[in-house]
Amino acid sequence: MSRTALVTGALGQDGSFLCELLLGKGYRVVGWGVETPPPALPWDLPGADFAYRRLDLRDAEAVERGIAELAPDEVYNLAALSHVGRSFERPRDVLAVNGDAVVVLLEALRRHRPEARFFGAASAEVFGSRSGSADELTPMDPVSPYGASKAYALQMTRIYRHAFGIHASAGIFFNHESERRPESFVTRKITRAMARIARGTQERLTLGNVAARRDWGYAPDYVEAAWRMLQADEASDYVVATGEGRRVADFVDAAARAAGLELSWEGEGLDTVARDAAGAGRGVGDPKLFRPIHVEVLVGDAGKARSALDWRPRVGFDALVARMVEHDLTLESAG
Ligand code: GDR
Repeated sequence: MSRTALVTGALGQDGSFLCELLLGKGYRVVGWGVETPPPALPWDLPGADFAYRRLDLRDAEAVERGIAELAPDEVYNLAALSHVGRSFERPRDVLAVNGDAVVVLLEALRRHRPEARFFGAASAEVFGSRSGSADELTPMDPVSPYGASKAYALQMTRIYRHAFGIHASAGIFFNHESERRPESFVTRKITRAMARIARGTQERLTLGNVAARRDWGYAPDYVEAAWRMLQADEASDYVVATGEGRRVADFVDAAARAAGLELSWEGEGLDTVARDAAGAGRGVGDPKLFRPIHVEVLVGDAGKARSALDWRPRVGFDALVARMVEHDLTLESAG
């Protein structure tokens, strides 16, 4: 009998990669989400057993009924309002979806399906700014409504594990990107812009804090870590990260090079400009893109995932940037 997995946020970047991974392993997969599904799903797996249902996790009754009816073996909660900057504008919605809805799901499992295994996507944002790299024992100190909502969900996941014996794990995911990232996140915004600038269809890229340092990995590697967590005998929390920190400006430089451009930087903060070889300003600061509180550095230590789950990131920084730029150059050429 094939196992049944429930994936919330199934049509998002991580949800879609995870559905693909699970379908490839022969699971029956049910995806929940709030989007209207596109006519063609991103995977092409003949005979894959996938069903999608529109369901808002804030509807506690629907979640409870859904869990009782489906009786999943594994539940992966990837649904979230995931934009850190925007979370300052709608903190209550962010707490409802990223925090309270996690408790709704855990409570539904406790009542109707306590033998199911649960994965919750936590975030590096639970830590706030760190000077060194963060691991599972690093104290939480979030500085955005998004980070606070993820800290609450992470702690509730631990409480359901210890108080009720649910096999509930959390992946403390550092930034993870791909060709499926929307342009509201800085990496995809940069790779699409560099592809357009290289093809002459965009003049310049506007940016917020380019000095921020992040630990960028490839999203399919991260959902594989989630799957490994649910195959382990014991539930736990794991940092999932590459361990390498790069500045947003480094990402811009790498993407520019991959698109055949060479940039040089002048100024600082809002006055930062990245110029091409002809002196044209291709990257410029925009005050609207700066956040009320900044997390300057986030780098993770995934030693525990390496030793306990035998997990390693397969795609490093340069390969990630090259892959995204190549994809976006192809999109531009296709018009
Ligand atoms: P982040 O990702 O907030 O780290 O959260 P994002 O790509 O939005 O920002 C990364 C860094 O780039 C700076 N920045 C900009 N960001 C955006 N979005 N747009 C810009 O124009 C821009 N210019 C500079 C930001 O200030 C920030 O420092 C991501 C999300 O996927 C979360 O859901 C996830 O939990 C964390 O990563 C780990």
